[in-house]
Amino acid sequence: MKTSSRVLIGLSAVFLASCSSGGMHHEASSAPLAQEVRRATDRYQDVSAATAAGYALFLGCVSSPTGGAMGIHYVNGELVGDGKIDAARPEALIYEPKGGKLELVGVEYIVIAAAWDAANKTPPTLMGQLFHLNSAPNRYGIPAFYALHVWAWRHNPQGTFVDYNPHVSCDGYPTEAAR
Ligand SMILES: [Cu+2]
Repeated sequence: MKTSSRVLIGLSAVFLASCSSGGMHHEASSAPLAQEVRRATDRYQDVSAATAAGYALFLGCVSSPTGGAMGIHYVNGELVGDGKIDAARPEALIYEPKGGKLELVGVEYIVIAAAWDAANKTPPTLMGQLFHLNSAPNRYGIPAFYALHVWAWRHNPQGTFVDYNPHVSCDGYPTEAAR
């Protein structure tokens, strides 16, 4: 293969990676944590790989009361319960239901606040990004928890680490298969 066509293929791969979502010509976030998330979760593009690795569907599709959505969380209960945060092992993988399929759009790091606070003096951060506290009771029915979303696979015009993404929708849920 000629070098020029290799370069072309490489370039189109980059283009597809940054533009495949919603047909928007937005760059995927270049924040270091977003890059780390892409490295760590590329293998979970297909949700069956996530379920094989211990992630399971948690409740329903989550929309914001004011606009945008999170999507569907596949949560690893073991990671949520370990009281720790590891950039390479997010507690939740987030998918958008679209056209009868699930598309990986981001992750959420989650740690139960009581477990974290028992071992740490300050709230959690990951590569400089501060988690925020979700108090209890909450609509997820879980104890107070610290969380950080990372929109590594779907551009969020409001910010890579914002809870809700206006470019994610729950309209496609449940998928045909789940009905
Ligand atoms: Cu979430």
